[in-house]
Amino acid sequence: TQLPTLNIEIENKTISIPIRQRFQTIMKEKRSNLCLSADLTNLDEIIELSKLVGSNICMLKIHSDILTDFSLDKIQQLKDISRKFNFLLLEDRKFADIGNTVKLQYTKGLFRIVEWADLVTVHVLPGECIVQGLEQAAQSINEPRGCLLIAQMSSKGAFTDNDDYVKGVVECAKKYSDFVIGFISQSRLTTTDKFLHCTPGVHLNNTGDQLGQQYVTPRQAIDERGADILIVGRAILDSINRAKTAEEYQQQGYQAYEEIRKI
Ligand code: S5P
Repeated sequence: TQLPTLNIEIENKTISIPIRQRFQTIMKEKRSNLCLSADLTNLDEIIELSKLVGSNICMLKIHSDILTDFSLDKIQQLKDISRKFNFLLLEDRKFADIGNTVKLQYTKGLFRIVEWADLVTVHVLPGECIVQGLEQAAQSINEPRGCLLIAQMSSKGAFTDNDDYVKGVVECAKKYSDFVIGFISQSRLTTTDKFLHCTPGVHLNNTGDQLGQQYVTPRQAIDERGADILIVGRAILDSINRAKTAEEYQQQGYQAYEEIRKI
């Protein structure tokens, strides 16, 4: 099945860009492999923050279910900003149910995620039916949609630390590679550049938090953990100057990415 693509008008000619290609173009054009994890509970604040750091990031990740002021109007504003500053919106929903249920969770309820999130995160615990359900639901929307499979987690003692499980996730990605554009991972899982490896647990000053999070530096994430994209939350959010810190992570991250991946 062919997924819908984003139609962009350029000099009166309409071209279609699949989401994987769009992501790679954004990274190159903006010289950024930084995804800001905007784990704030107020969408108005996220909207303001996204304007402040919009030019430094290739993706903004949110958890819509922690927002106290979610509305479809406000999320549309965030979507407009993402188009203006040219970054993708990732809803870190971590879907983990049977195909039929995730289809409903993706399209219905308060959040109607499929209408605004370019990408979503997905656990493959239920088997490949979860990806089938989401991919089917995405076809109701006339814009490109994709997902990142959670292959490995950054938290201490994660049960994803199991070779057979990770192999299964990679097989699933290969089978549904129109819709699956990459992984949430802690190591390089494939030799091809087809799948983007997105790595959380990145901080320059801390090694962890009180609840099992484990951090490495941007360079370590790319060199030792095989990251293409760095997912950075509190290192930026808790800093005194968020804009300046985001710029630092962008610069350090992209420099290491160019050197190590030789792009
Ligand atoms: O393995 C994971 C997967 C994810 S998506 N470990 C993670 O930390 N995350 C998410 O990345 C987590 O839900 C949070 O939103 C972000 C990391 O935030 P930080 O403040 O620790 O950088």
